[in-house]
Amino acid sequence: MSETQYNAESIQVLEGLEAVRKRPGMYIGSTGSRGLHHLAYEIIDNAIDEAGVGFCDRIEVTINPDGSMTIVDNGRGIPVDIHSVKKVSAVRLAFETLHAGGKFDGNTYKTSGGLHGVGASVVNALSLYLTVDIRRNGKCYRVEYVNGGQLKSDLHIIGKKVIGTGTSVVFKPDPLIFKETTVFKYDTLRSRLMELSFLNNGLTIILTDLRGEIKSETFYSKNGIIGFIEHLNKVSSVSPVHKKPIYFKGEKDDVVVECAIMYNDGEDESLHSYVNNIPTDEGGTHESGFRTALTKVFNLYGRKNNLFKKDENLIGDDLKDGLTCVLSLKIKDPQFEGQTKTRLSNMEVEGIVQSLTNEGISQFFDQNPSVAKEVINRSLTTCLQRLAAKKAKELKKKARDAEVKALSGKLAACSGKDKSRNELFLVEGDSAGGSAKMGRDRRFQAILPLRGKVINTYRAKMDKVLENEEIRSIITAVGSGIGKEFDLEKGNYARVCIMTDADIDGAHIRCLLLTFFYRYI
Ligand code: TSJ
Repeated sequence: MSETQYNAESIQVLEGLEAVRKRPGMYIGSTGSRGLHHLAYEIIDNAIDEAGVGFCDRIEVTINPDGSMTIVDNGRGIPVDIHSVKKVSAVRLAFETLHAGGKFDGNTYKTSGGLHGVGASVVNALSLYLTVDIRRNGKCYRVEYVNGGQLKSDLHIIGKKVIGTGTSVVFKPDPLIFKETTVFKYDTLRSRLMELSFLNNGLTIILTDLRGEIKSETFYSKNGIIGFIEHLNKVSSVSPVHKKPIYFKGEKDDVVVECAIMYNDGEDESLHSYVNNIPTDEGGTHESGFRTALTKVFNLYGRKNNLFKKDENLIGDDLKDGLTCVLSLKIKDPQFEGQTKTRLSNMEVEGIVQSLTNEGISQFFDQNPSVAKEVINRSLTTCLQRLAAKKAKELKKKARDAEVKALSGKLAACSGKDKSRNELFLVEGDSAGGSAKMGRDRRFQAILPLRGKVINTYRAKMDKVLENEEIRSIITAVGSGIGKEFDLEKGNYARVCIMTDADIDGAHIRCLLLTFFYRYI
């Protein structure tokens, strides 16, 4: 290999990584704290992928005293053989070449989406230093970079007669890029690593912080996402309505679906969906397929096993109350859309998830009829509450309609719609009411004749007052509501005029009306 060839190639590589340093936001979203943590996730994702294909069951993440990070796995070790065309080792290609999917908005490489999967080279480009150690073939290899991916030492052997295999990466984010902060947050890493341990059954992840007082935690879930559900249960204030979580796992057309469900007595829904370990906060086709199937199975099973009292039909909303669910998908070519690129848009996924959920839950219900009964009863309670609320609303509307209709027989409304001008005349007796109707200006004067005496509202209880038909007519006609619900804006008139006969009875009625307005309006 001639010296010139080698240099030409390394210049080309540097040009590629230079693009990342020029526009880091394009590759990692931001250069703030979020972007900083993306570097860690990017490296960790590679180890998770090795675990995903079954070659690794342990990942160590360590924040070092100098603020750098070390990530170690016990996988096969990144291949070190020389690429036949490029004449450079596979590990160097991984850390020096921008992947096609390295663009923030471009198509994704490997099974990731959003900002993930931009490649280890992006981390290299944005690091003050980065060292890769590979244990493989009984040897330990090392390659080192400084100042955003400049080769410090090419791949060389640093150990022989080495036991075991694995990859280790140390990197320190470049403060020239991350001007805001280069400090990794323990709690941010902790929650993501815990999540990853739940999503990857049998994988042990150890997080250690060597800055200041040493902290270390091990995350491991023997039951995968069932452990996730149990964890969510533990940190919540509500009680589960069944002991055993609903669980199923299935595969169809290269789509793997895993799901765990638990119902509690609370009203909130907490659905956590993931595609290739990436949270899909905005939902998508997998969530809609899941919901459709869940509703269908609940109705089908409930009806077949006589769990419904009448012919109730559960709708999607009935199944949301008290639902805790983790839905995890592994798919080949995920497409993400939405404001934060966290909505799955692969159309084919909807039907696949629907049919796998259908099968999975039906089978679970057949094998666990007591759980089926408990969760369907839970949703049935929500359904009956919904129906009762709907009925109450209908009754209320019906009563209001009847009132307005009854009033329309008595009230001579005005034709003008200008509320600031309209006047309502409360007139004593039908005959005086008739005269008033003839004498009025119908454009803005409305007449409500009152029959007999209204109730004395000075001391009467509210329910008694509201039983009085004349009072109800006045309330409906005025339209502003009464008591606490009084709202001047809702009133239909600018003025209410009391027009009674000039005798003792008239004075009494006038007094009763004024008392009512004083007390209620
Ligand atoms: F550990 C780590 F997180 F720092 C890290 C691990 C970082 C990076 C960038 C990569 C890895 C990594 C890669 N762990 N394991 C692997 N595995 C491979 O790259 C690998 C190993 C063997 C074979 C093979 O076909 O024999 C293929 C691949 C891709």
